[in-house]
Amino acid sequence: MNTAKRIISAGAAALICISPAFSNVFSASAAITDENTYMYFSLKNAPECVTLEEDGSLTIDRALSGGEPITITADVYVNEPTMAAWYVSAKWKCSSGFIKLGNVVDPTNPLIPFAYAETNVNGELIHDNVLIYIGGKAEYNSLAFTCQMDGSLSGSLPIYGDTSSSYPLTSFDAVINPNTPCGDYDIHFLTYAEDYTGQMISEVNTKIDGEREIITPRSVPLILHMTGANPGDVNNDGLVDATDASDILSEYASVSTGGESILDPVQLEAANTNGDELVDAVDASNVLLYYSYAATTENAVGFMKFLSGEY
Ligand SMILES: [Ca+2]
Ligand SMILES: [Ca+2]
Repeated sequence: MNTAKRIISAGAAALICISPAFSNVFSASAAITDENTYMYFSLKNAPECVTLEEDGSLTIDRALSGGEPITITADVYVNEPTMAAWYVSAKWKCSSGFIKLGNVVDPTNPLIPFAYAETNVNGELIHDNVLIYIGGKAEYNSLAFTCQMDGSLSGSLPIYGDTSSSYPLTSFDAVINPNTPCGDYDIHFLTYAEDYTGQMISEVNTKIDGEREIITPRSVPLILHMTGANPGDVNNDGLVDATDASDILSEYASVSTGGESILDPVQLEAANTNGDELVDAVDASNVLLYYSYAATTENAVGFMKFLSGEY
Protein backbone atom coordinates (compact mmCIF):
# COMPACT_ATOMS: atom_id res chain seq x y z
CA MET A 1 0.00 0.00 0.00
CA ASN A 2 0.99 3.57 -0.53
CA THR A 3 1.99 4.67 2.95
CA ALA A 4 1.21 8.28 2.06
CA LYS A 5 -2.42 7.22 2.13
CA ARG A 6 -2.35 6.39 5.77
CA ILE A 7 -3.45 9.16 8.04
CA ILE A 8 -3.53 8.67 11.76
CA SER A 9 -6.85 10.20 12.64
CA ALA A 10 -8.89 10.29 15.80
CA GLY A 11 -10.96 7.50 14.28
CA ALA A 12 -7.91 5.30 13.83
CA ALA A 13 -6.85 5.91 17.42
CA ALA A 14 -10.28 4.86 18.66
CA LEU A 15 -10.05 1.72 16.58
CA ILE A 16 -6.73 0.81 18.15
CA CYS A 17 -8.20 1.25 21.63
CA ILE A 18 -11.01 -1.24 21.20
CA SER A 19 -9.49 -3.75 18.82
CA PRO A 20 -8.23 -6.04 21.64
CA ALA A 21 -11.82 -6.73 22.66
CA PHE A 22 -12.66 -7.72 19.12
CA SER A 23 -9.75 -10.09 18.77
CA ASN A 24 -11.54 -12.08 21.48
CA VAL A 25 -14.68 -12.17 19.37
CA PHE A 26 -12.70 -13.78 16.57
CA SER A 27 -11.14 -16.42 18.82
CA ALA A 28 -14.55 -17.17 20.31
CA SER A 29 -15.95 -17.84 16.83
CA ALA A 30 -13.86 -20.75 15.58
CA ALA A 31 -15.28 -20.43 12.08
CA ILE A 32 -14.03 -16.86 11.70
CA THR A 33 -10.37 -16.36 10.81
CA ASP A 34 -8.57 -13.59 9.00
CA GLU A 35 -8.50 -15.88 5.94
CA ASN A 36 -12.31 -15.64 5.79
CA THR A 37 -14.40 -12.89 4.32
CA TYR A 38 -16.49 -11.61 7.21
CA MET A 39 -18.25 -8.52 8.46
CA TYR A 40 -18.33 -7.26 12.03
CA PHE A 41 -19.28 -4.32 14.20
CA SER A 42 -17.28 -2.25 16.66
CA LEU A 43 -18.69 0.07 19.29
CA LYS A 44 -17.92 3.69 18.44
CA ASN A 45 -19.92 5.65 20.96
CA ALA A 46 -22.33 4.88 23.78
CA PRO A 47 -23.65 6.47 26.97
CA GLU A 48 -22.42 5.47 30.41
CA CYS A 49 -25.05 2.78 30.90
CA VAL A 50 -23.38 0.68 28.16
CA THR A 51 -20.32 -1.45 28.99
CA LEU A 52 -18.09 -2.99 26.31
CA GLU A 53 -17.33 -6.54 27.48
CA GLU A 54 -14.11 -8.46 26.80
CA ASP A 55 -15.87 -10.60 24.21
CA GLY A 56 -17.03 -7.52 22.28
CA SER A 57 -20.63 -7.73 23.48
CA LEU A 58 -22.38 -4.82 25.16
CA THR A 59 -24.08 -4.88 28.54
CA ILE A 60 -26.74 -2.25 29.07
CA ASP A 61 -27.63 -1.34 32.64
CA ARG A 62 -31.15 0.00 32.53
CA ALA A 63 -30.84 1.52 36.01
CA LEU A 64 -28.19 3.94 34.67
CA SER A 65 -30.21 4.96 31.60
CA GLY A 66 -32.58 7.31 33.44
CA GLY A 67 -35.53 5.75 31.61
CA GLU A 68 -34.52 7.46 28.37
CA PRO A 69 -33.86 5.79 24.99
CA ILE A 70 -30.24 4.62 24.75
CA THR A 71 -28.41 5.44 21.51
CA ILE A 72 -25.27 3.54 20.61
CA THR A 73 -23.17 4.23 17.53
CA ALA A 74 -21.33 1.32 15.94
CA ASP A 75 -18.85 1.04 13.07
CA VAL A 76 -19.31 -1.58 10.36
CA TYR A 77 -16.20 -3.42 9.13
CA VAL A 78 -15.41 -5.90 6.40
CA ASN A 79 -12.47 -8.29 6.43
CA GLU A 80 -11.84 -9.05 2.77
CA PRO A 81 -8.55 -11.00 2.52
CA THR A 82 -8.18 -11.01 -1.27
CA MET A 83 -8.33 -7.19 -1.42
CA ALA A 84 -9.70 -7.70 -4.92
CA ALA A 85 -13.32 -6.73 -4.35
CA TRP A 86 -15.03 -4.41 -6.78
CA TYR A 87 -18.40 -4.60 -4.97
CA VAL A 88 -18.95 -4.79 -1.20
CA SER A 89 -22.45 -4.66 0.22
CA ALA A 90 -23.18 -4.91 3.95
CA LYS A 91 -26.77 -5.53 4.98
CA TRP A 92 -27.59 -5.88 8.64
CA LYS A 93 -30.58 -5.91 10.93
CA CYS A 94 -31.94 -6.35 14.42
CA SER A 95 -34.89 -8.72 14.80
CA SER A 96 -36.20 -6.96 17.92
CA GLY A 97 -38.60 -4.07 17.50
CA PHE A 98 -37.26 -2.63 20.78
CA ILE A 99 -33.94 -1.74 19.07
CA LYS A 100 -34.30 0.55 16.06
CA LEU A 101 -31.47 0.90 13.55
CA GLY A 102 -30.84 4.04 11.51
CA ASN A 103 -28.55 6.95 10.57
CA VAL A 104 -26.15 5.14 8.24
CA VAL A 105 -23.24 7.48 7.53
CA ASP A 106 -22.22 8.28 3.94
CA PRO A 107 -18.43 8.66 4.28
CA THR A 108 -18.27 10.59 1.01
CA ASN A 109 -20.60 13.35 2.21
CA PRO A 110 -18.76 14.93 3.91
CA LEU A 111 -15.58 13.04 2.97
CA ILE A 112 -14.07 11.05 5.84
CA PRO A 113 -11.67 8.09 5.82
CA PHE A 114 -13.38 4.73 5.28
CA ALA A 115 -12.40 1.24 4.13
CA TYR A 116 -12.53 2.11 0.43
CA ALA A 117 -11.84 5.84 0.50
CA GLU A 118 -10.12 7.20 -2.60
CA THR A 119 -7.07 9.42 -2.53
CA ASN A 120 -5.19 11.54 -5.02
CA VAL A 121 -1.44 11.41 -5.62
CA ASN A 122 -0.90 13.58 -2.55
CA GLY A 123 -2.80 11.14 -0.35
CA GLU A 124 -5.72 13.53 0.03
CA LEU A 125 -9.26 12.19 0.18
CA ILE A 126 -11.26 12.46 -3.02
CA HIS A 127 -14.57 11.09 -4.26
CA ASP A 128 -14.33 9.97 -7.85
CA ASN A 129 -14.93 6.34 -8.92
CA VAL A 130 -16.37 4.66 -5.83
CA LEU A 131 -20.16 4.64 -5.83
CA ILE A 132 -21.97 4.55 -2.49
CA TYR A 133 -25.53 3.34 -1.94
CA ILE A 134 -27.28 3.61 1.41
CA GLY A 135 -30.56 1.90 2.15
CA GLY A 136 -32.58 -0.23 4.48
CA LYS A 137 -36.11 -1.33 5.15
CA ALA A 138 -37.81 0.03 8.25
CA GLU A 139 -40.36 -2.81 8.33
CA TYR A 140 -37.53 -5.34 8.74
CA ASN A 141 -35.36 -3.03 10.86
CA SER A 142 -32.56 -3.50 8.32
CA LEU A 143 -29.86 -1.21 6.95
CA ALA A 144 -27.65 -1.43 3.89
CA PHE A 145 -24.38 0.12 2.79
CA THR A 146 -22.87 -0.69 -0.58
CA CYS A 147 -19.71 0.54 -2.26
CA GLN A 148 -18.67 -0.47 -5.73
CA MET A 149 -16.43 0.58 -8.54
CA ASP A 150 -18.25 2.17 -11.40
CA GLY A 151 -18.64 -1.06 -13.37
CA SER A 152 -16.91 -4.39 -12.70
CA LEU A 153 -14.36 -3.64 -15.43
CA SER A 154 -13.01 -0.63 -13.54
CA GLY A 155 -10.84 -2.73 -11.24
CA SER A 156 -10.85 -3.28 -7.50
CA LEU A 157 -12.04 -0.91 -4.84
CA PRO A 158 -9.13 1.17 -3.50
CA ILE A 159 -8.15 0.14 0.02
CA TYR A 160 -7.50 3.15 2.21
CA GLY A 161 -5.48 1.50 4.99
CA ASP A 162 -3.26 -1.57 5.02
CA THR A 163 -6.25 -3.90 4.86
CA SER A 164 -9.99 -3.64 4.22
CA SER A 165 -10.58 -3.58 7.98
CA SER A 166 -8.09 -0.81 8.80
CA TYR A 167 -11.03 1.59 8.55
CA PRO A 168 -14.77 1.03 8.89
CA LEU A 169 -17.12 0.91 5.92
CA THR A 170 -19.60 3.15 7.67
CA SER A 171 -21.31 3.65 11.02
CA PHE A 172 -24.91 3.69 12.22
CA ASP A 173 -27.04 4.21 15.30
CA ALA A 174 -29.06 1.69 17.29
CA VAL A 175 -31.67 3.29 19.54
CA ILE A 176 -32.64 1.01 22.40
CA ASN A 177 -36.09 1.45 23.90
CA PRO A 178 -35.76 1.84 27.70
CA ASN A 179 -38.58 -0.74 28.08
CA THR A 180 -36.64 -3.43 26.23
CA PRO A 181 -37.18 -6.66 28.19
CA CYS A 182 -34.15 -8.11 29.99
CA GLY A 183 -32.30 -10.60 27.83
CA ASP A 184 -29.91 -10.94 24.91
CA TYR A 185 -30.36 -9.34 21.50
CA ASP A 186 -28.18 -9.14 18.43
CA ILE A 187 -27.49 -6.97 15.44
CA HIS A 188 -26.32 -9.26 12.65
CA PHE A 189 -25.49 -9.21 8.99
CA LEU A 190 -27.97 -10.69 6.55
CA THR A 191 -26.32 -13.78 5.08
CA TYR A 192 -29.53 -15.41 3.86
CA ALA A 193 -33.01 -14.18 3.00
CA GLU A 194 -34.56 -14.02 6.47
CA ASP A 195 -37.63 -11.89 5.97
CA TYR A 196 -38.94 -12.64 2.49
CA THR A 197 -38.01 -14.61 -0.61
CA GLY A 198 -35.48 -12.76 -2.67
CA GLN A 199 -34.31 -10.48 0.14
CA MET A 200 -30.94 -8.96 -0.75
CA ILE A 201 -28.11 -10.19 1.48
CA SER A 202 -24.56 -9.09 2.24
CA GLU A 203 -22.15 -9.73 -0.61
CA VAL A 204 -18.53 -9.31 -1.57
CA ASN A 205 -17.83 -9.62 -5.29
CA THR A 206 -14.24 -10.14 -6.35
CA LYS A 207 -12.46 -10.44 -9.67
CA ILE A 208 -9.07 -12.11 -9.65
CA ASP A 209 -7.28 -12.84 -12.96
CA GLY A 210 -10.55 -12.31 -14.75
CA GLU A 211 -12.36 -14.84 -12.51
CA ARG A 212 -15.42 -13.40 -10.84
CA GLU A 213 -16.64 -14.67 -7.52
CA ILE A 214 -19.63 -13.69 -5.40
CA ILE A 215 -18.89 -14.35 -1.73
CA THR A 216 -21.39 -14.32 1.11
CA PRO A 217 -19.38 -12.98 4.05
CA ARG A 218 -19.67 -14.55 7.47
CA SER A 219 -21.41 -12.46 10.10
CA VAL A 220 -19.97 -11.59 13.50
CA PRO A 221 -23.02 -10.19 15.30
CA LEU A 222 -23.02 -7.47 17.91
CA ILE A 223 -24.59 -8.97 21.04
CA LEU A 224 -26.49 -6.72 23.43
CA HIS A 225 -27.29 -7.84 26.98
CA MET A 226 -30.17 -5.84 28.46
CA THR A 227 -30.03 -5.96 32.25
CA GLY A 228 -31.72 -4.37 35.24
CA ALA A 229 -35.31 -4.27 36.42
CA ASN A 230 -37.77 -2.23 34.39
CA PRO A 231 -40.06 -0.66 37.01
CA GLY A 232 -43.64 -1.86 36.62
CA ASP A 233 -42.83 -4.51 34.00
CA VAL A 234 -42.90 -7.56 36.26
CA ASN A 235 -43.33 -10.21 33.55
CA ASN A 236 -40.53 -8.70 31.38
CA ASP A 237 -42.51 -8.27 28.16
CA GLY A 238 -41.72 -4.58 27.61
CA LEU A 239 -45.17 -3.36 28.71
CA VAL A 240 -46.55 -2.06 31.99
CA ASP A 241 -50.10 -3.35 32.03
CA ALA A 242 -52.80 -5.28 33.89
CA THR A 243 -50.82 -8.53 33.70
CA ASP A 244 -48.08 -6.93 35.80
CA ALA A 245 -50.65 -5.65 38.32
CA SER A 246 -52.02 -9.16 38.55
CA ASP A 247 -48.51 -10.59 39.14
CA ILE A 248 -47.97 -8.01 41.90
CA LEU A 249 -51.23 -8.95 43.60
CA SER A 250 -50.39 -12.67 43.36
CA GLU A 251 -47.04 -11.97 45.02
CA TYR A 252 -48.69 -9.90 47.71
CA ALA A 253 -51.31 -12.59 48.33
CA SER A 254 -48.67 -15.28 48.65
CA VAL A 255 -46.25 -13.40 50.91
CA SER A 256 -48.93 -11.79 53.11
CA THR A 257 -50.33 -15.23 53.96
CA GLY A 258 -46.92 -16.55 54.97
CA GLY A 259 -46.15 -18.18 51.61
CA GLU A 260 -43.06 -18.08 49.44
CA SER A 261 -42.25 -15.24 47.10
CA ILE A 262 -43.22 -16.16 43.56
CA LEU A 263 -40.99 -13.56 41.87
CA ASP A 264 -37.26 -13.58 41.17
CA PRO A 265 -35.05 -10.71 42.46
CA VAL A 266 -35.26 -8.66 39.23
CA GLN A 267 -39.04 -9.13 39.13
CA LEU A 268 -39.31 -8.09 42.79
CA GLU A 269 -37.43 -4.90 42.01
CA ALA A 270 -39.70 -4.20 39.03
CA ALA A 271 -42.77 -4.95 41.17
CA ASN A 272 -41.82 -2.60 44.00
CA THR A 273 -42.83 0.52 42.11
CA ASN A 274 -42.54 2.97 44.99
CA GLY A 275 -39.26 1.64 46.37
CA ASP A 276 -40.56 0.97 49.87
CA GLU A 277 -40.10 -2.34 51.70
CA LEU A 278 -43.15 -4.05 50.25
CA VAL A 279 -44.66 -5.42 47.08
CA ASP A 280 -48.30 -4.77 47.78
CA ALA A 281 -51.61 -3.34 46.58
CA VAL A 282 -50.11 0.18 46.32
CA ASP A 283 -47.72 -1.10 43.66
CA ALA A 284 -50.51 -2.87 41.80
CA SER A 285 -52.56 0.33 41.93
CA ASN A 286 -49.63 2.35 40.50
CA VAL A 287 -49.37 -0.08 37.62
CA LEU A 288 -53.10 0.03 36.91
CA LEU A 289 -53.17 3.84 37.05
CA TYR A 290 -50.36 3.95 34.52
CA TYR A 291 -51.98 1.32 32.35
CA SER A 292 -55.20 3.32 32.04
CA TYR A 293 -53.24 6.53 31.44
CA ALA A 294 -51.04 4.95 28.74
CA ALA A 295 -54.00 3.25 27.05
CA THR A 296 -55.72 6.59 26.54
CA THR A 297 -52.75 8.89 25.92
CA GLU A 298 -50.84 9.45 22.71
CA ASN A 299 -47.06 9.63 23.28
CA ALA A 300 -47.46 8.54 26.89
CA VAL A 301 -44.43 9.16 29.12
CA GLY A 302 -42.68 6.22 30.77
CA PHE A 303 -43.88 4.63 33.96
CA MET A 304 -41.38 6.31 36.30
CA LYS A 305 -42.05 9.76 34.85
CA PHE A 306 -45.75 9.11 35.28
CA LEU A 307 -45.27 8.14 38.93
CA SER A 308 -43.25 11.25 39.63
CA GLY A 309 -45.92 13.40 38.01
CA GLU A 310 -43.77 14.46 35.02
CA TYR A 311 -46.41 14.27 32.33
CA1 LIG B 1 -45.28 -6.44 31.53
CA1 LIG C 1 -43.90 -1.05 47.10
